[in-house]
Amino acid sequence: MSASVEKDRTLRVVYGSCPHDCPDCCALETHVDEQGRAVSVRGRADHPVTRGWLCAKVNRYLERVYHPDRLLYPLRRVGPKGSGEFRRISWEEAVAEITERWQDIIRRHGAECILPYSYAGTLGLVNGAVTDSRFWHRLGACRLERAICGHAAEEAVLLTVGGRLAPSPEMLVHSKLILIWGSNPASTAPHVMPFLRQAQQRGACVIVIDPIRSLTARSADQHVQPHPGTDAALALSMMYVMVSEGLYKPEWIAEHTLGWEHLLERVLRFPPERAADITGVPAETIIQLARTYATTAPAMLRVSDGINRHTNGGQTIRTLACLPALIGQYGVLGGGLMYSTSDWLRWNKAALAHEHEDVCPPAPRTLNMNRLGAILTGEADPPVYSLYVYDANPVASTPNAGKIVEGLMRDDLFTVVHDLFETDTARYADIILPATSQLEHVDLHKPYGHLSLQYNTPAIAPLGEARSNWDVMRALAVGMGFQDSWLQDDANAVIREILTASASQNPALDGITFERLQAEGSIPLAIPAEERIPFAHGIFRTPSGKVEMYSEQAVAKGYDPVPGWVPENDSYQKQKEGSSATTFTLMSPAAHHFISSTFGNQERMKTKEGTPTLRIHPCDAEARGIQSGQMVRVSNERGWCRLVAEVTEDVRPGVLATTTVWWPRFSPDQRNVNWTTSDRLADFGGGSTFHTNLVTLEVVDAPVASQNG
Ligand SMILES: Nc1nc2c(c(=O)[nH]1)N[C@H]1C(S)=C(S)[C@@H](COP(=O)(O)OP(=O)(O)OC[C@H]3O[C@@H](n4cnc5c(=O)[nH]c(N)nc54)[C@H](O)[C@@H]3O)O[C@H]1N2
Ligand SMILES: Nc1nc2c(c(=O)[nH]1)N[C@H]1C(S)=C(S)[C@@H](COP(=O)(O)OP(=O)(O)OC[C@H]3O[C@@H](n4cnc5c(=O)[nH]c(N)nc54)[C@H](O)[C@@H]3O)O[C@H]1N2
Ligand code: SF4
Ligand SMILES: [Mo]
Repeated sequence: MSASVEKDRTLRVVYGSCPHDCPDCCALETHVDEQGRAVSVRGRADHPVTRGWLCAKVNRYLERVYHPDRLLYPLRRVGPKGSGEFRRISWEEAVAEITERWQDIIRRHGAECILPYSYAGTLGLVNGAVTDSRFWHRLGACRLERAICGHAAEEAVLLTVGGRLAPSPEMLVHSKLILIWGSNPASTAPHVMPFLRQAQQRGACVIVIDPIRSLTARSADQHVQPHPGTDAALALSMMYVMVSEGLYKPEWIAEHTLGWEHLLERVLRFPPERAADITGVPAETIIQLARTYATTAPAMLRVSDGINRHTNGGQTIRTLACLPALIGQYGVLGGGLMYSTSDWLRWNKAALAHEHEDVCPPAPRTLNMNRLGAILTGEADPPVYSLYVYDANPVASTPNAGKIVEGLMRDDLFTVVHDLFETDTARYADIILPATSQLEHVDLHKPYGHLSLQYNTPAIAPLGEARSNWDVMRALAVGMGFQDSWLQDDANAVIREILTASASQNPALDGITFERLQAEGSIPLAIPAEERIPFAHGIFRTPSGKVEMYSEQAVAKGYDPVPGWVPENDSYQKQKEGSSATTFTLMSPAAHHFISSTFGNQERMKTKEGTPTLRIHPCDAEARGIQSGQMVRVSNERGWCRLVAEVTEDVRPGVLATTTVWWPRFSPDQRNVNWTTSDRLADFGGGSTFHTNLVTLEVVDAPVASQNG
């Protein structure tokens, strides 16, 4: 805290929680002056993970809150779709128009033709999960499969160990080996890094496995660079070495796993020489990696969602999740699998969603958000006639975005967008609604990267006429004539209801009351120290209570029941087989200064992030006469975009990398990489496949004309 703020007794301190889609879920304190204006936002010093600092993005949160482009009033479109011509209307007019249009659609086509589209603009319980369910269930609206991020990985972890029970990052200091596999915490979960450093100072070795030399890889002890989408082959081959050299624990496997014989059969098909050919990682490196992993305990395997965005992403994560079992590292302090902490506390679903209420129509169809473009342009039958977007910016962040724009241009589609800013998606709206920032509304946050529950007290009054997601749902419920109290309760009442209903099933909530949450802001879950080691008693949450290397649940879902490697649908392997020597795998992982497209319109973040670049290996650049700074164009059957070449050994030959998500508006030709990314679904969970993306590359010197709507 700066001396000036500390001394200023007139400032009010308000506790909150960062709302963004980030595992760190920082505990905030906002300082508010006597005029009710927030003057600073800090990370709480007394929080076990936040430890007094915020990331480069949220450190500047006030630039977001008080941004001159904040939407302050509801708007109605007055020009053609996409023209960005709007005029101010009142909330009453907005709610009346929306509900009238919906009543008409329901009469003519059914409520399943109304599609709410949202993801994780905020991770708050009330403005996220409750908003995503209650009103829409009552309306009978189309369900949305929210699978854009980590669905394949989530399903893989659940099938294998039965629960997303990662250790909290503080536990990393006990690890002697930290294997960071397809995860870039230096950018995407920065509060993990001090614990990683501390572990290194205590002698731990950090190895990063990533096709790209990420920020995390730069400070690792070793960086292994496989071809994207080949990690399961790498892991199977590590297992091959561990088995053939006797560096595994057959007794632990016998006691705590199911189906080892099936997995072993696959393992034996991946000797290092074969895996080297598939992955591009030399056989000696695979052997060394296996030996290091098997003989350095405790060994933590950290994975996150980046690596799951491939057509084989589910099976990749399922294979990785078996690795700790081979050496009995589950249930060990400092060992095991660090994916997500989401399942340490599970909300009572009935209290959260009220889906069981008699007034709710039976569940209608479910559409997958990754296919939004296809849905809006003919795949959905009956068609979607109204789209209500909040907590998401699909024109920027959803795959195959060119198709989405095409769909949004439909005259018979009634689009509403609720956001803090006039995003590229909002440009195509018929009605735009202004949203509150985290400083302006109540919410409760359950992190997916640590073990404290956090209440967010509003620090300032809503700007202009901005309303929270939940308050808009309440207004729309009134507009639709829904009288139900669970659609009218305010955010605090909703939180109380869910806390009370969830307490009996969750010992982790012992002693955590609404009043304490309000007063303290952040409270560690009531999990005793010895229980904080995931699967400490060797009991897993799968049906068998074991690590399921063979899974009946996978069979029931129509998946391969045994982990394994299959080439990606559009893969480097196929590329090698000679379909084309000019195609590349284009990866688009997270940018350091954005969270998906959020923050992408803030001047300082844009400047720090630079320009939308394309990293290319010197061999590939030289062969095409490409130099750093030159404008290049990547394209495939879905679309194209232009990027500025950066020649670097950060990427492997055959692999290109850009970062996401740039606002299309601030990109060349008003289109970003998602004009090329695929809306094909992953093998598990209907997940996204952003990284399974083959493109061709050409140098363009002259500007390319805009083809954006
Ligand atoms: N600064 C910042 N922080 C964020 C976000 C952001 O956009 N920016 N996004 C937030 C969200 S929504 C999420 S889901 C998380 C994501 O958090 P992460 O999963 O850490 O982020 P990503 O950059 O998507 O992917 C991590 C790494 O996986 C690698 N990867 C991709 N495919 C493969 C593969 O086939 N094999 C291997 N070995 N590695 C692969 C990428 O090269 C990348 O370096 O971060 C959250 N935090
Ligand atoms: N090429 C490529 N694309 C990707 C990825 C990738 O790796 N590669 N990563 C993907 C991942 S991991 C994810 S999770 C998705 C995320 O995709 P989206 O969920 O669409 O996330 P954002 O693009 O950040 O859009 C979130 C929007 O919510 C708004 N918002 C924030 N708070 C609120 C609020 O309280 N109320 C309302 N109404 N709006 C609010 C923000 O202003 C922002 O415009 O992007 C994906 N896109
Ligand atoms: S985005 Fe992540 S690191 Fe940054 S303040 Fe929020 S929770 Fe913390
Ligand atoms: Mo995500």
